[in-house]
Amino acid sequence: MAKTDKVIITCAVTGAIHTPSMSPHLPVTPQEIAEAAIGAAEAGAAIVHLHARNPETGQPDQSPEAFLPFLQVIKQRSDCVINLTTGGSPTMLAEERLRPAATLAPEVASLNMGTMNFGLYPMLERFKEFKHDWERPYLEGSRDRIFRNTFADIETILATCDGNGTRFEFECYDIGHLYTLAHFLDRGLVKPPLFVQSVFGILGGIGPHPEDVAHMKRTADRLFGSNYKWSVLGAGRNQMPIAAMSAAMGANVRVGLEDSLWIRPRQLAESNAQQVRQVRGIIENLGLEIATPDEARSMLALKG
Ligand code: KMH
Ligand code: ZN
Repeated sequence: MAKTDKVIITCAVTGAIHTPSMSPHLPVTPQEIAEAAIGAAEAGAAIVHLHARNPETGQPDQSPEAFLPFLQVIKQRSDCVINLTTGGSPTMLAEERLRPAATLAPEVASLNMGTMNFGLYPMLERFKEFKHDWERPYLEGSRDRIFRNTFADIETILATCDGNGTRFEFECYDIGHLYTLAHFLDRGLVKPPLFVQSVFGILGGIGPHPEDVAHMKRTADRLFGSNYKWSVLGAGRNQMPIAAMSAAMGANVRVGLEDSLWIRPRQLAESNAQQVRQVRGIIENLGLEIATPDEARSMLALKG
């Protein structure tokens, strides 16, 4: 049997889905984001996927200046791979979203592979009290909001960031997004090995059923063969079950408070590192090894 690749853990430390009132543990300030990322790396994450927020309100902030203070600290204290979002938040357009990656030239940037509905409003069922004025309308507004990622948007982000040697975490929320990625591969606009991040359980995307996970893998195997590295994330309560089943199928995994606030049913995670430790335990108990940052660099052909 062929030797299995080590497993890359990505930790997405704050994102733009959850809002500060949902958890006291969601990193918001540059100091909190830096500490969370460094803690996640120390716990075993090879890659940290980063968004920035306004330190007072916690609102997503996609200005490059908002990223600089925590990037400096993380780079001083960790050799983890830095992955900057170009997704920003679903309220932002591509020109605004690409600025941090375009100007700061990270090793990896996320790239969302299709326009979609992105339903945050079901969180209003669980979370009722909000400290900041922006939170409720942000969640409520997702009933009638489009997360825009047209072919032209994708090409713009590719052209702008690719010139810096940045490679991509291709966010695929549905089967069609794999076909869009295959289209860009056919045109030579993206290069293998593709780092495909399959996202399960977002309202508007593919669900979290094991059949969905199997179908995503089968389709990616058929379209990309050995030209891709598969990574998986499950949203909310699906996080650890999806990670466990996918790691057993050979996937790399992504955890972090961007994707889920929870460590187990009805219990908030106290930190990103806690989720990394939990998924690392799952991976190691399957008899697999986690990748170091340098091993991830080599597996994904990053510029280093
Ligand atoms: N929020 C995740 C489901 C991005 O930042 O580009 C996907 C994500 C998007 O991380
Ligand atoms: Zn993100």
